[in-house]
Amino acid sequence: MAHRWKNDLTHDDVTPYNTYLNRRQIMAGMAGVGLAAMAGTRASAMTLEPNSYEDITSYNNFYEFGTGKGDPAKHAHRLTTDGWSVEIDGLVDNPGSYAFEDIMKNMSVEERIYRFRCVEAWSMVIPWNGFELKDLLDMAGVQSSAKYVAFETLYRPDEMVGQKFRSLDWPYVEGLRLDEAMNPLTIMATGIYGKPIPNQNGAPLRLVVPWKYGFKSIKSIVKITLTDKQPPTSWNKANAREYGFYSNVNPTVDHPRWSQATERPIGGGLFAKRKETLMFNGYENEVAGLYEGMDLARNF
Ligand SMILES: Nc1nc2c(c(=O)[nH]1)N[C@H]1C(S)=C(S)[C@@H](COP(=O)(O)O)O[C@H]1N2
Ligand SMILES: [Mo]
Repeated sequence: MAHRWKNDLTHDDVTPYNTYLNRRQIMAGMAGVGLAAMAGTRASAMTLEPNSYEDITSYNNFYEFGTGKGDPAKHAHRLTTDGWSVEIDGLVDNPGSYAFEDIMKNMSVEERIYRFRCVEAWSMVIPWNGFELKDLLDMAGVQSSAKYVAFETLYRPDEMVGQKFRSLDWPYVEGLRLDEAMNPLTIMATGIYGKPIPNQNGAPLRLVVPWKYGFKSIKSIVKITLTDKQPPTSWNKANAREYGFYSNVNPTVDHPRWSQATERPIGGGLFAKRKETLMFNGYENEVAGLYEGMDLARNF
């Protein structure tokens, strides 16, 4: 399948999992002086370097397993993902139940390193493996009357222990405008660091929309519906004043309870410093055109 998308990080910025492990072992044995020297020589690359596998899989938001950042890693092992399928319906030519294995046979999976920015003002850099959502939607045959894509997470309280509480209105739902969904940056992630995506990160497949706040990236998807109406979204339903439909990363529009101008990189340890948040999370060149003429303070 043709690649419509170009990574903005060079291969030198990518740390393969094994190299990463080796380097951690080396760094753990190094004195502070060596560490500082290393940070100095690769200063720019360091800031875009992927977070550790441990950080990415232990500091999570996945309310189906609890509201604490450590809850998903603790409880998500109870989720069974075999026999997974995704129902695709609504305004499509080929509605039906798509088995996860069949989807994977038809998609070209590649690695993409994306900045990730949570609405709570923390951030990570994550090496995803995934395919473009557009390719899946093309498979389903989107009809010309479709304007939005609605997504739904699994509802299975026996395995998703957080669903026994009304922390959100289950199942978790999200939505994108069709042009956002078709953008080549928008992917369905199926892996991290070249391994199948861990349950706490949204196994077996979850959305990733890198220019939007993290909550748009809905996990463990079981249903995709093409529609002509703007779909409801979980966080907007929970608090419409604080969470809008668009949720584009925007340092100039504050959350009602905190500033969005800066972010706290996870895992920086000793060198952790707040960073300036970039418009559209740094993907402005790619996506600003989608919102031309829109007031982004009103359409937040
Ligand atoms: N189904 C579902 N998807 C979800 C969430 C959730 O609670 N349930 N949390 C969202 C939020 S708020 C964030 S920040 C990201 C976190 O993704 P990560 O844990 O892989 O970093 O997942 C998003 N997707
Ligand atoms: Mo989030």
